Order: sequence, then C-alpha cells, then structure tokens
Amino acid sequence: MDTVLEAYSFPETLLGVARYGQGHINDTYCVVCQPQEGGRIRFILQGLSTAAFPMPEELMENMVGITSYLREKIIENGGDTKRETLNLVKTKDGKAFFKDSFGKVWRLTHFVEGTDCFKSATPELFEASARAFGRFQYMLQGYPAETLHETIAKFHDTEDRLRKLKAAINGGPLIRVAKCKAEIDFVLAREKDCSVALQALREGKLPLRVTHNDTKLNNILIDRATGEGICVIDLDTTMPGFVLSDFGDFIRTSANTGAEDDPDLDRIDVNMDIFRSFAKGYIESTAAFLTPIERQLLPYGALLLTYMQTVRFLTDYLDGDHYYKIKHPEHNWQRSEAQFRLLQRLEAKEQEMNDYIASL
Ligand code: ADP
Ligand code: GN1
Ligand code: MG
Repeated sequence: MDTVLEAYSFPETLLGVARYGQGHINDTYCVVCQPQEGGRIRFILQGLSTAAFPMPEELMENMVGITSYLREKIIENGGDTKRETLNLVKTKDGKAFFKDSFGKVWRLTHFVEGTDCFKSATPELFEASARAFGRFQYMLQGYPAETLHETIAKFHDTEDRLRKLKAAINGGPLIRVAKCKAEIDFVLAREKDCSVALQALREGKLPLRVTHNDTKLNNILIDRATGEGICVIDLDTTMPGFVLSDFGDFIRTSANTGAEDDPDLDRIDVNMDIFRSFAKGYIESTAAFLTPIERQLLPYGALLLTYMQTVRFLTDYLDGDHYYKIKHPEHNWQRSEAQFRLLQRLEAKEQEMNDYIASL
C-alpha cells in the first residue's frame, strides 16, 4: 500500500486508508487527507481485479475516454463535473493509473461527497436510479463506440454463453450434470429465445450502443440533498451493448423479492412496483433516443439477463467453480436454481411488463 500511495501526491497530510464499500470485483479503499487550510479531502483508491480483467490498461483507456467525454457533455448541460462523473487523479508522473510490481493496476478518483450508495431502496430511489442509468446512455450516444475495448470478451453475448454451457455439460462431472438436468433441459429448450436480440442486430434492426453492463443499485451514487442519481460509477464493463441489457440486469438484481442465491425458492418473485418505478424513470430519460424495437424489447431484457445469469452460474458449477467466489461447494448450483426460479416468475409476468412499457 505504501508503494501505491507513494505514486500519488496527496494534499498535505495523509490521515489514513481503509477498506471501503461492498463491491465484489475490485479492492476498494478510502484515502483521507487533511489539507493545510483544514477540513478533510477523501479519495477512492481501487486495485483492479486481475482475475476479472485480463487487460487492465485497455480498461483504463476506456475509463479515461468515457469520463473525459462525459465531462464535456456535463459542461454543455451546465452541470457539475466534479459530482456528475468520476474524476481520475493522475499519478506523480502524469499517468491515469499505477501498476505495482505484481502487475496489479491501481487507480485513484475523487470521492463524490454528499452522496449515498444503497443496497436496497424506495420506489422513488429506483426511479431516480433508472433516470441516471438512462441519462448515462443518453450522454454517451455520440461516443465513438468502435474505440472502446472489450474489457471482458463476449461479456453479454448469450449465444456464446450457451456455447460455453454446452462445453461444460460435455466436460463436467456426471454427478453435477445429473443434478442440473431439469435446468439444463429448460435452458436448452429456450435456445432460440436467447438469439432474439443478436438476430435483430445481425438484421440491422437493433442498434449497438455504449452501455454500462453492470447496472446494479450500488453502482449509482445518490445525491443526499436531492435524492437524484447523480453519478454512475463502476465503469469497468462499459462497452458496446444493447440497452435491454442495462434495463434487464437492473430488473434482475433489484426487482427480485428474494436474494440472488436464495435457498428458499418460494421467496423469489418479481416486485412489480419496483419494475414500474424503474421502467418509468428509464423511459423518461431515454425516450429521446430509444427506437420502437429497443423500447419493446426492454421486458425481454429482464428475461434474457436472468436466463444468461442462470447459464453463467450453471456453467461455473459444471466447470468446477472457477469464476464466481463461492461460500460452499453447492453455491453456484444454488444460485442457478434461484435465477432459474426468477426466470420462471419473469416469464409469468412478461405480458404485464410489456403492457406497462406500452402504456408509458
Ligand atoms: P466494484 O467493481 O468492486 O463493485 P465499485 O467501483 O462499484 O467497485 O466501487 C465499490 C464501492 O465504492 C461503490 O459501491 C461505492 O460505494 C464506492 N465508491 C466507488 N467510487 C466512489 C467515488 N468516486 N465516490 C464515492 N464512493 C465511491
Ligand atoms: C458479477 O461482482 P458483481 O456482483 O458486481 C459479474 C456480473 C454478474 C454478477 C452476478 C465482471 O458482478 O456480470 O451479473 O456478478 N461481473 C463480472 O452476481 O463478471
Ligand atoms: Mg460496483
């Protein structure tokens, strides 16, 4: 840590460094300093996960590009660039990140003060979060998407995820394959459904846009004074994608009445109030650019992302648990069961979700 801190020049006295936040991917710390004139200045220091991100330099190039572009847009809109996007602090030698002797990449951003980051929220906050994610996509409309690196290859490519599942079924231990038979049959029976968006892209009907790809409630900083989603954070998987991915993953992670790995499947259902709040806020901030097909496919996004997450957990289970951190040997199986149940609940509410989107 001393070597990392040494790479930056902090204002006057460095008071301390402590672990911070609830992220599951990167190592996040808060650095507190006291400038000469008194008071406190905080920073967020992050060591990027080498397991999740094999090309951290490319990831940082994306982050510099995206945050610089957002800064210009915020200025055009008369906003506050210090609070409405992440601001990277350069190292002493003028770089956007520091690479330590283990090859781990570190970055420092200014702490966005006066904000909260939530794990659960009220309908108003869900609506505000949706507006913020929608605004994020809106502001990045003109970004040269072809210059963005794929930080994780084929990250939200459902056809590729299914190919990997099939390989895992063929190579996996028979006992695990047998245990998952019902889910495997269910998932494979829906193989055609998982190509709807990719097929529409191939036919030129559905556009690729710059999307966030990790749209969880805790990746938005909410302004304590106004209750608005002021800053979208965790830009590591921001790359070309479908808007239905961002919409869908938020519904998958936030509208579930149970936990992502809930052992009690009966707790799992779709909270339609949350769905409606999020849909309302999202449509409000994206109506200006969404095409009719993008809008129409939003509920499908909730099903697709839940389908894909079921496939990802199943694959990791059959592969021997290499990707997701597990708390017990059957954890990935339990997660896939819970996502599978959520998928069934979403299917039951698909028409209701479609009707609501159509009514907005
Ligand atoms: P992970 O990829 O591990 O989820 P995040 O980039 O989302 O990491 O950061 C983890 C947590 O740190 C966030 O949920 C948020 O609470 C906090 N955080 C990150 N960046 C900032 C920032 N610039 N200002 C304030 N809090 C931040
Ligand atoms: C991972 O660590 P977390 O929860 O932010 C994963 C997401 C999955 C999610 C499932 C880089 O995100 O894509 O949806 O787990 N992130 C990566 O909980 O693989
Ligand atoms: Mg995060």
